[in-house]
Amino acid sequence: MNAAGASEFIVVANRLPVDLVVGEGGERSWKRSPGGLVTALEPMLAGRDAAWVGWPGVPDAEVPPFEQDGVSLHSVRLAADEVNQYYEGFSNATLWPLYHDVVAPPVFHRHWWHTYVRVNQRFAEAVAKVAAPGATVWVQDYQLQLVPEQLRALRPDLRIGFFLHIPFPPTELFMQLPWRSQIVRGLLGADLVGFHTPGGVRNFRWLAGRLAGDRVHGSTAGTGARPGEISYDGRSVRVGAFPISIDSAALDKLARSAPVQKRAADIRADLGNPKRVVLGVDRLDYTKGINLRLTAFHELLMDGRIDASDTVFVQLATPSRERVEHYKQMRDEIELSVGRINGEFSRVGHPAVHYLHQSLPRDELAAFFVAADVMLVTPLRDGMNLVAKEYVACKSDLTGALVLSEFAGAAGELGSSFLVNPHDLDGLKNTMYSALTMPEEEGRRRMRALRRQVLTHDVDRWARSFLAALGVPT
Ligand code: GDG
Repeated sequence: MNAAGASEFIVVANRLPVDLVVGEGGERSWKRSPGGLVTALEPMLAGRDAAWVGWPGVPDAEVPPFEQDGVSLHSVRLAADEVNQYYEGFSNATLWPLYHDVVAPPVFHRHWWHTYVRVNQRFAEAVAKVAAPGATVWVQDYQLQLVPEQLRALRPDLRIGFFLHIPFPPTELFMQLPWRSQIVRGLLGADLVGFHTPGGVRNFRWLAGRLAGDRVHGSTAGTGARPGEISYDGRSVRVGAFPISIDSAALDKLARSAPVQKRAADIRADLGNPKRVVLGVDRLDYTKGINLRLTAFHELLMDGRIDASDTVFVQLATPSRERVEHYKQMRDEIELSVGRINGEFSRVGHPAVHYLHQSLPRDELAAFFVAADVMLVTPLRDGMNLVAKEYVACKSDLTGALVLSEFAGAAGELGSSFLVNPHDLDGLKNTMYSALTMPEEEGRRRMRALRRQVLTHDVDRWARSFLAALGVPT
C-alpha cells in the first residue's frame, strides 16, 4: 500500500473546480470552472476533510497543492500531447461519440488509448497519495473510467464510487470499442457505479457479464432507487441509477429576483417585443440537435405556420471543444443554417434567429430562461440535460413550454413536457407548433407538474442518494 495522505473525502474529475488562467506576462490566476459539477458537490465537500484531484485546464502547468474554500486542490499535470491524445482524442473523439449513439463516427487510435491508460494511472496515483486510510473517493465521468481499478490496486482500503455523466451506450455499440473489456474492468474496480438512467445500468450489467464473465459470479437487478449488485472478484459492486439535477431552489430564487425579472423584460424589448420567444441553450455540440431544431424552425416559417414578425428564435451556443475537428465542421453547418434562415426571413433590425456563440454569466442566462415562451431541448442523445431542468426552475409564474427530446435522460422525469423524437422532423415541427399555440391553462398544468419534480429532486438529493448507496454518512 502507498503511504496514506490526510483527506477523508476526495473528488477526482478531469478538471479541477477552478481553471488556471495564465496572463500574457506569465502571471497566474484562477477562475471558477463552468459547469454544474462544482455546484453539485460543494455542499458535500464543506465541513469534511475534502480534496479535489483534477487537471487545471492548461497543459504543462506545474501547480503545487493549494486550498480553496476549505477544499485542498491537487493538480494533475498533463503535457500538451497528453491533452491532445487523452482528452481531445480518446475522451472526446472516441468515447464521447461512441457513448452518444455514434451520432458522429468514433475514431479509434491505439496511441490515444495508451495515453488514456497512462493519464488515468497518474490520476489514480495522485489520489492514492492524498487519501487518508479508509477514505471515500468519488471518481467522475468518462475521462477516468480506469481509475477505480487502478486506484484499488494501489489502495485497497479505499471506498470508491464512480459516476458517469454521459449515457452508457447500448451493448451493441459498446462492443465496437477495441478496449471494451479493459473499460468494463476499470469501472468494476469501484464499490458503486452510478448512471443517470436505468437503461445505463442494464447495459452495464449485461456487458459486465459478457466482458468480465470469468470474474463475475452472479448479479442482481435492483429496483427503483435501490441499486443492483454484481459479484465481482469476491467483492460486491453496486450498480444504480442516480439522475443528476440542479440547485433548483437557488435558481428559482435567482429567477424571481428583481434584477433578473427586469433583465428578462429588457431582453424581450430588445427582441422587439415579439408575441413568442423561442430559446435554445447548449454547449455547441453535435449531440445537442441544434441543427435539427433550426431546420424545423426554418420549415415552420416556410410553411407559413409561424411568422418571423411575431416569433423569434434565440440560440445561445456556448463555445466548446473548439480544437476537435468534428466540432469545427458542426459550427460551420449551424452558422450556415442561421445565415440562410435570416437571409430569407429577417427584416432590417429584426432577425428571425438571434445566434450568440458566447458564454454568458449565470444571471444573464436565467433572464433568458425567464424571457422564453418555448424552450427547445432536442438532443439526439444526452446523459441528463440540465438546461431542461434549469428552464423549469426559472418559470415560477407557470408560463412557458418545454419541448424535450425523448433521448435526453431528463425525459424520464419530465413527462409533462412536450416530448419529441428529434429525428422525426415532421413530429418536431408539429410539437414545436403545439408548444407555441397551447392553451394557457394546459401550459400552467404542465409547468406545475414539471416544477414539482424539479424542485423536489435537486442536486443535493442526487449527491446524498449516491453517497448513501456508497455507504457514506451524509
Ligand atoms: C454533461 C452531460 C449531463 C450552458 N451555456 C452557458 C452555461 N451553460 C450551462 C447550463 C448547464 C450546463 O452548462 C450544461 O449542462 P448540460 O447538462 O445541459 O450538458 P453537458 O455540458 O453536455 O453536461 C449532460 C451533465 O453532464 C451533468 O451530469 O446532464 O447530459 O452531457 O448548467 O446552464 N452556463 C453559463 N453560461 C453559458 O453561456 N453560465
